[in-house]
Amino acid sequence: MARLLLRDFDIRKAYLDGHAQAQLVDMLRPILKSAPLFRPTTASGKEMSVRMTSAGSLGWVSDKAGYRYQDLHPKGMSWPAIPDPILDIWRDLASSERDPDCCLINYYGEGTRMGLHQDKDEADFSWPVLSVSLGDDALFRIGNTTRGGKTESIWLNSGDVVIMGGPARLAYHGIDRIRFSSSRLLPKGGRINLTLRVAR
Ligand code: MD6
Ligand code: FE
Repeated sequence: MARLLLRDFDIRKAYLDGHAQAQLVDMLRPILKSAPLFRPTTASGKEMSVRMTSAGSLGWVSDKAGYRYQDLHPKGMSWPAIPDPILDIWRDLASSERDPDCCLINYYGEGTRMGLHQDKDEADFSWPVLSVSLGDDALFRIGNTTRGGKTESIWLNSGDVVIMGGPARLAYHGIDRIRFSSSRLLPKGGRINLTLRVAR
């Protein structure tokens, strides 16, 4: 496992081996059954290209009313619990003091992207956000804590974990594109990104 620092983003290449990646995908199947992926709209009314759902006591949602964490899926059901093997990644790399209350699950199909954004809907920015990449390669772009300026990009591969804490916590970041079908982890291709957060 190689460790890389890019603008204070702490990147653990190949943190999960192939077996651990496949195990996580298996644990996500029942979650996606009970809390189906939905396509959020931004506050300005545009549909996002990624589809999302959550696990944990809180889930992140977005619609015309804005971005927020809430305790129910848009269809009204509770969010499923975060599986232990996912919590173990957080406990190992982020904190053994407190577990995250949200695991946001993003699915990137062919041609999807995620514009540059800050993660700032959480109550306390002293907690890091931790992200896990599964499936197809993704070009991750890192910017600054304000809009604009120079950016740097790095390819994230299946099994990589990124910890965004400290000075990086409020940095702009996004996914320019994925290399569809570059991985065989997900039978139908695409990429799953898990982000673990302390929301409240
Ligand atoms: C992604 N990730 O990797 C998008 N956010 O698909 C994020 O937006 C992200 O990787 C907060 C912290 C780490 C991340
Ligand atoms: Fe983010």
